[in-house]
Amino acid sequence: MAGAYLLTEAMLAPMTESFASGYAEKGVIAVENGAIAFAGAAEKMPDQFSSLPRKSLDGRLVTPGLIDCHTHLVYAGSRAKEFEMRLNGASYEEIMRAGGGIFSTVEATRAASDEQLLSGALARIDRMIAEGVTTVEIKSGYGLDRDTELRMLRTARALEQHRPVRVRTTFLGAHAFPKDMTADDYLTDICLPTLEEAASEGLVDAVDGFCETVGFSAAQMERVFEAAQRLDLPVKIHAEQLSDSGGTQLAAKYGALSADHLEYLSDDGVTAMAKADTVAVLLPGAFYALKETQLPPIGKLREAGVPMAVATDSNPGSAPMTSLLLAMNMGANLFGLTPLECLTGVTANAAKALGLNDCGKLKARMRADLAIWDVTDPAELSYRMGDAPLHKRIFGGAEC
Ligand code: DI6
Ligand code: FE
Repeated sequence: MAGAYLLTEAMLAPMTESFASGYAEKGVIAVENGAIAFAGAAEKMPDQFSSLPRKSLDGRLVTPGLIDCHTHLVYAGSRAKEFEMRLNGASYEEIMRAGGGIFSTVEATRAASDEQLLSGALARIDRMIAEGVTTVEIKSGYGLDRDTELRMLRTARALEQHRPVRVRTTFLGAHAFPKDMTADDYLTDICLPTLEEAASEGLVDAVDGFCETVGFSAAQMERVFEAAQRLDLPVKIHAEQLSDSGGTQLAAKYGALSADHLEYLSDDGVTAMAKADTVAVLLPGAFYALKETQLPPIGKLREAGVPMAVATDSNPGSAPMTSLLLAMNMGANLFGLTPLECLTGVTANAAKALGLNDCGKLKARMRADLAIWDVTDPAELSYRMGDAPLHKRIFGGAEC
């Protein structure tokens, strides 16, 4: 399939505003020049497309290509030892305070060559592609020095040259600060100058930070957001993951694209997100891996109309996973999201969390990034465990 063509006999999950009317069966998608020219019921298709070559999908489900809107895919090293420590009762914070956690990955990432960083990331992104992912957000944050932060971002961008996938890069220099510095000195001397340099190299799509007792305070995060604003870059935040540190309200004040994790989000945080139209990115894999018991306030987010996305948080410590489908399953089983909310969370709302308006929905003028599934019921995407019923993936109109 290439050029202009029609996919017919498809069950469509358009994920558009009018989607409430349900999945269109006997749907058709017209693809032209790498974009969707029409998606909808066969009888509504304009005549101009009827002469295009056709391929029947025999009733298969078509969704937008999946979007993993929060990952730390570029890193080196393993944290399996810490997993064993946590199984024996040590907490994530204790391990980090003792110099492990993020710091152990920083050490391994600094020591890795560019080739090693790339090959590790390729292996992980291949598993995502095999599950129908077409866009991945990737954060820096395991360098905490100029060179390694820049190398992480360049490696993330280079993935697009090696695989048919779209990458959005997020600068997460404010992930942790080196043991021999204060947080403020790290921001002044290393993090913020590196952000400026990365932005001038065109390596940054958004700016993120870890607002937490073991990370940066809200006041310190504000310094990062002010710098992002000066560079005209949108912001995101890791907030209220381990405690209520008030990062979400601050991020909302800066019009954040998303606030992520949110287990300890307060009512004021929910209200601030609704007002700013900030997406709640839910990361049930990290919740599961850390054996967290505090649930994010899903009911309140839903009631307030805060858009919810679901992502893997793929990283070597708190979410050693690459399966977005498994994150959907956990979103439903652990967080009480409906299967439709899970699917919206990895398509339309994930695009919104990245500030993208050309993907995540099946409608005219969107990129033709599609996932075709061997399922008869869309809920199967959330219901199956460790199983990827992908039939084919289409990226920019091409099957791959
Ligand atoms: N929260 C997370 O879940 C990841 N980063 C963060 O700020 C975990 C990073 C790690 O443990 O390596
Ligand atoms: Fe994260």
